Amino acid sequence: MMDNVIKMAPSESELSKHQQNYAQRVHDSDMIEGWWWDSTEFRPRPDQPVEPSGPAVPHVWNWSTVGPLIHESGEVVGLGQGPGEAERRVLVLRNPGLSPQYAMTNTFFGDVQLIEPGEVAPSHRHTTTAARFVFEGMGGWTSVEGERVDLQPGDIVMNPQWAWHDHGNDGDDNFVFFDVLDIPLLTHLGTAVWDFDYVQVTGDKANKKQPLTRPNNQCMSLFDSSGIVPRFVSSSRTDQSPLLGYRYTTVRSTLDKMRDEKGSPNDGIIVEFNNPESGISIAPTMSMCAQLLRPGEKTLSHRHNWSTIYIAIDGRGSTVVDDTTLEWEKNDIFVVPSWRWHKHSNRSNETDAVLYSVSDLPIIEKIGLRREQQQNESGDIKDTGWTPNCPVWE
Ligand code: 1HN
Repeated sequence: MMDNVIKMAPSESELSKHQQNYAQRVHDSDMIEGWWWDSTEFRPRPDQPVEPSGPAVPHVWNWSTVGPLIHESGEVVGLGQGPGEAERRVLVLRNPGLSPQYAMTNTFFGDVQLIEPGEVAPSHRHTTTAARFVFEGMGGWTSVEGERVDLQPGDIVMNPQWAWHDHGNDGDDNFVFFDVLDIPLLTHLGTAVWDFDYVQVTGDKANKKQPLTRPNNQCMSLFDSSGIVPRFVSSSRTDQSPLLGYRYTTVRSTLDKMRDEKGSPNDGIIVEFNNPESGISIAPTMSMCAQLLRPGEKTLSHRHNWSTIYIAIDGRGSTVVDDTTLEWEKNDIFVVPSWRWHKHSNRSNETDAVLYSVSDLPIIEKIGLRREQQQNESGDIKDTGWTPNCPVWE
């Protein structure tokens, strides 16, 4: 953005002596002229786009590349807080349009993480929210604030804001999962903070693993019956979902129950993971969905001003984002930046395709600026306009 603003000034030789002298004094005073020097007619400035825009690009990270590299990371770096060790052994996914930032979208960071058999990633906490998607490993677990959630491929686990958490692997095979965190957003807001000092909880420098204070997987027995919630427990934190984990088997059977419905023209059979107590998004900054694309299903294009990270969980398909076609299959990760036309297709005529996705929609809704456009079969466009939060189609 800053580069664009600076380009608004032409080369110095095109300016009069007075203009040059004036511009210099403005720059020396920590300001920049907010006009085009060479303007002959009205033209929006680069910092005033007439369409939503940004530098993030559509991109896919294929598991055929990521998988071998993350497994190999165990040979090059240990897990822990000592020499040659990392607190978290992660490969950070960088959107080529946002590099060198550690960012997949304007608002979200993502990484793939490895925990080898017997390892524990030490407890810490942060103000950022994390959503985690399990790719591999039968013995992986995450503990959050004294409750352990056991994880298998396709499962999801949430990490609410400022909750102590550690991850471990009691299995015989590598535990590999994908993390999404709202780091770029919170960093921009000046409110991303980490706490690595778990000694204050255990009182023991050598013990970075959380003592468990609740039965393993308890949140799922309490809260994963859709619309039926216990009245004998109350959550201490009403802004965070009490349900930390989701089993892939539950997600699949939910999608299967709906498979004969028409579904969404843009997303097939799509479901959102909500806070079971409040019914709102799973986290203040994140909306998470699962979608089933039935064999051969092709969706219609739409675009909206929230950005989405997708994780392919089953099957194979392609997503066309403006002029770019992203081909995906199991464990591939891809990004659809905000305000890009996109449509999905299941490339198989026999098998289902399932995508998980995480978006920053709740943030956009909170500021009252949700906007979406949909294209129908004949190419006509339906638009919500800039009304405060759709769906109010114009
Ligand atoms: C984090 O807490 C985890 O807990 C993984 O597994 C990656 C990247 C940046 C900041 C915090 C984790 C992270 C992270």
